Amino acid sequence: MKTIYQNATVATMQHNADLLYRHDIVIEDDKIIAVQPSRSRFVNSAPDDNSQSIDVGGALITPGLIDCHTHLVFGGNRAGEWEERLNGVPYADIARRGGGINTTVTATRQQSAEELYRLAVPRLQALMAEGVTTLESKSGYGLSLDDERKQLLVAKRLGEHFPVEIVKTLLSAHTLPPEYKGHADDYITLVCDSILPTLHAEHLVQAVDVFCETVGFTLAQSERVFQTAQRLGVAVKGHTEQLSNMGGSALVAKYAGLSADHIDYLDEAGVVALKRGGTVACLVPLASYFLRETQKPPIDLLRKHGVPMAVTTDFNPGTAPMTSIRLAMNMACVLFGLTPSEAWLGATHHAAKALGLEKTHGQIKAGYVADLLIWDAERPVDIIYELGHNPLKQRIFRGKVS
Ligand code: DI6
Ligand code: FE
Repeated sequence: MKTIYQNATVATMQHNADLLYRHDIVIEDDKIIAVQPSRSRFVNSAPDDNSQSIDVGGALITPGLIDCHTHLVFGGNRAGEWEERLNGVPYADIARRGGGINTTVTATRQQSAEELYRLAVPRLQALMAEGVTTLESKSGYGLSLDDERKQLLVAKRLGEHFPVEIVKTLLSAHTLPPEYKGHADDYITLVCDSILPTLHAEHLVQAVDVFCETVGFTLAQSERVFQTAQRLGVAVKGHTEQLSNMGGSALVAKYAGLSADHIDYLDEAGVVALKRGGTVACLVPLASYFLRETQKPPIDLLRKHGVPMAVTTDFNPGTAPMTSIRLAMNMACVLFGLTPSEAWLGATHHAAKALGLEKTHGQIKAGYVADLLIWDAERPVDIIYELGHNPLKQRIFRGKVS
């Protein structure tokens, strides 16, 4: 079945957010097969029995948005702790009583897969309503074989039930679970010998992530996880240089990692390492905002060295409880100084690269998946400039309106 969206203004996102006016996008089944000037004499434009043509009247069409870093599946929430902090309770007090990230670990362990699914649905629907067609969902709040599996199975089920592609990433090295207190190396052994190989064999792991940080895991511990991933043929990613400059991004790049995320404290040597590793710099403006972080990622250096920049929500209950990729794109511009064109590439083409999907996702191009958004807007910048209402007219996932 062929569908031709005629007379569109197309933001292909191949190199920038420039527009092609009066173009047709030809879709066959779930793929784009051509992008061509309207009424061109090339093949595919003549309607036949097995094709339908839809004149979109000049409407703007972009690729589906890609949110390349989320912690979508977790139990409970941390609104109460946020309120306490704003009422003046020091974070150290909250952490001392086992709060913070471990609050979410406890809640995630206690809740059934059914309950975790129920909690994740409205978050997913919010992202989809803004035009997200692919997203990553990390584990990292289970921290045991069974609880990490539970999180990833929920992500898998969400991807099977909704018109969206969900990439599953294992983030078992997120924080130390309470039962391993004082025994971080032993926990990493559990990750490398049991959790990662087992869940990989169960086809639940498309990438592996680590929180390489003073409050997370050391470089040596992170590298043990990456070595195991490499042996299994699993791509790596990192939460790196979020709070300090430890060299985690360069470690990710050493393993030709997909992305180094956060990178607020990254220096020029780290930027050069990313370039060499072909690793995407993934920017997380919502976490910077929510934490009132004043250290900014080195945008000028990333530009200077030609490192592709992705933009993500990092949706999570502790540092970025916001399911809005448009807000993240807006804040990447306002807080970090990205151009709107860079923000758009960051949530399409470069986000696809951060998931290892750049040959099939994130652009409007022959051979790519037919994940398209039709907007009530003239230019991509309009969509991230004015927030609060939703200018998305139609969401097309794998060639089907959804
Ligand atoms: N970096 C963060 O800021 C979050 N995880 C991470 O690796 C925190 C997640 C949380 O607080 O639940
Ligand atoms: Fe994160």
